[in-house]
Amino acid sequence: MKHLLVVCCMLMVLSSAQAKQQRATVQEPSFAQSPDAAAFIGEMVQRHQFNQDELTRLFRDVHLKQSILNAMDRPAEAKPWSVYRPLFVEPKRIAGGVRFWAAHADTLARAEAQYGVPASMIVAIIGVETFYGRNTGSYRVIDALATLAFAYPKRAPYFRGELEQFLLLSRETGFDPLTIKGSYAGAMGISQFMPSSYRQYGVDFDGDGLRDLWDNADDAIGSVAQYFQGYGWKRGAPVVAPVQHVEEHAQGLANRGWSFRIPIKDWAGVGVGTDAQKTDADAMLLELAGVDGPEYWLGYENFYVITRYNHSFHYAMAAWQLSQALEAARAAALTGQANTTAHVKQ
Ligand SMILES: [Ca+2]
Repeated sequence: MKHLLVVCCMLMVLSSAQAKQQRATVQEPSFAQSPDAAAFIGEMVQRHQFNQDELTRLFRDVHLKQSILNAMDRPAEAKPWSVYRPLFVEPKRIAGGVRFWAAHADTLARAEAQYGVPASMIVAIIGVETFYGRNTGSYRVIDALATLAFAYPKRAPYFRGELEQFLLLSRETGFDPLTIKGSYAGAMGISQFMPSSYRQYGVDFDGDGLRDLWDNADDAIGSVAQYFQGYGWKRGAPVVAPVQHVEEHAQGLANRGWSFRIPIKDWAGVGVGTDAQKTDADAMLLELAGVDGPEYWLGYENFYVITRYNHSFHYAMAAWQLSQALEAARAAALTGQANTTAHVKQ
């Protein structure tokens, strides 16, 4: 009886292991046999003189990840503003940001001076993206990009382009493309740059000869600042203005995107009241689902620039508000420090 039990248990363990293996094979096939991958490899050979056999071998180890396809269809940004905001504008992320700012104050000041992007904005982006470098993603970037390039038709051309950029980046920097980790969408490192952004806006900001956005906070800081500058961030210009009231007929003008913008001085004429200075600066109307109902804001061009990092208005507003919370918290911390020093001196 005892033996029978052991045999039964062994069989169960075996069949469960087999089932697991089968599931893995069924759910995560490699791209070795994929005609799309083969066509892509052909393009890489023709366009960029990659070695066909090497790329074919590489793609035998690249896998379709169902979990990535699932994640694409439920992004955090789809949550209502009232739920999304407290995920990012919250005490732990503010405290972490104050520490990150203090640890990299000189680099941040240098980036602000050179690119015109406030230190608080750079810290906030890194805070929202990876909690200051702590969560940089656990998917293999090549699995993510190939899965989205070859099995996510909605955005296949974009991700195919990023896969191309990733292989070029691997060749330029000499890293093994199979070892690089990132988000489920293939964003990499402390600043979560897509490969094309890495190649275009990555900066060696500490001058050690490498553009390292994985382990080097200085490089990440410079790169975020250059990215913002590249997309048109205007030094010292406003980002958002609160709206005091919106007439009912004007509500439909919200959330139409940056192409639907008018000078801030003209918004009053269409029923949108703001205390902001009446200038010629363009702004778009934003509506967010706040805790107490709809919230309205006017977003200037600098707000639009934040959406170049992530197209969601929720993302951009959370990053902006985190930057403001960080400025206040850092000022309070510095005042506290000054008081403590004064106290010690006495
Ligand atoms: Ca560097």
